[in-house]
Amino acid sequence: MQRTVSGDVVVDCLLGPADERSLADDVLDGLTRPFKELPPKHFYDTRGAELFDRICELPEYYPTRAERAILEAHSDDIVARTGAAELVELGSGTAAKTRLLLRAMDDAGTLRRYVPLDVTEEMIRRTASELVEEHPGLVVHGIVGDFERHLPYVPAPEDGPRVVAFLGGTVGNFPPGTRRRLLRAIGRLLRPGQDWLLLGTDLVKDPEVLEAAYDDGPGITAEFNRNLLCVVNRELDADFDVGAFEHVAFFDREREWIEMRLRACRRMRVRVGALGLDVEFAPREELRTEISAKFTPERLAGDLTAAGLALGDVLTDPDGLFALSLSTPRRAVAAA
Ligand code: SAH
Ligand code: AVI
Repeated sequence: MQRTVSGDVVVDCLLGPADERSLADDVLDGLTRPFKELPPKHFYDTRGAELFDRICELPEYYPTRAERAILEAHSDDIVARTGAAELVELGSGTAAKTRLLLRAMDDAGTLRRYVPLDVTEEMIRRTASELVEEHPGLVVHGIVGDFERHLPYVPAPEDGPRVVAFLGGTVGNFPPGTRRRLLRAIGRLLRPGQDWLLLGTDLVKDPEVLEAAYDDGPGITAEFNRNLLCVVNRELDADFDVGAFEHVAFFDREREWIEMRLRACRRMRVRVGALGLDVEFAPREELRTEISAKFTPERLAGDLTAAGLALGDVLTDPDGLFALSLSTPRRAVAAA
């Protein structure tokens, strides 16, 4: 781990050469399967993060607006209910919506420390320096890491209640078993009777609305999806013909999740130089790049219960598109 300290900002960097390995392992495993697949965490290089920001501004992509509306209406209540002194945020990105919570904590006089964790170092550093400017006295302890592996590096809680925020519906980017294991690991950051999980989940709705959100008119989501191949080309010396892959997004009505795929327009052989690997694509063969699970109240309660958490308040936007929930550990969570 590499630590840098500057004034009220501490940044721990847990990603290094071993993490190029993590992409290499995922590519080796995912592209040699009968049904090809890559995990979505590799979307977020600098360009991917910029494209995600543009997605959030699209009229079709309602989750960001809906979650923001909930935070605008309820941040004060959330702070009053939890007494939050410390905010830990997983997959913090630009922390755009988080600022509403930090402002409410500051107004309530409870704000002490913000701990953002994200794979994108640039965003952690930029956000940290902006926030200490905006909130004199705030300590930001950023972690450049992978929340699937690095939760044990989140610093021990200080005095006062901790809220762990997992916003944007990112928890839906994991299949059910992994999602529950991740929630259980998050639960270990929480002290029973004191700390809270604030979880953003997108809700099941009209498939047309859902599919439009992941297949927008200007094609920004398509560009975001194809950018994954640019990441593999750059990081692993691969030769994907990126333009020869078509963006596919559909709502799987049985599993109630959006699936994003990339479809090969023709037969292709792709060389992944760093792995000495050749990958064959048949014409129209698809590579799954993301799932984005949508929630019912039952799915939300089931996942949280399975993770050892008790669901408390559930807040929604006026159109009932998105939910923000508060939950607490039911008991000391045993090691998985
Ligand atoms: N929370 C923000 C950003 C959501 S986009 C919002 O609600 O708008 C998802 C974010 O999670 C990105 O910033 C991405 O870099 C980060 N991310 C994805 N997988 C991750 C992982 N395994 N570990 C840490 N961060 C991850
Ligand atoms: C980060 N995550 C919650 C987004 C989602 O909606 O699943 C990522 C995304 N993929 C396409 N558009 C946005």
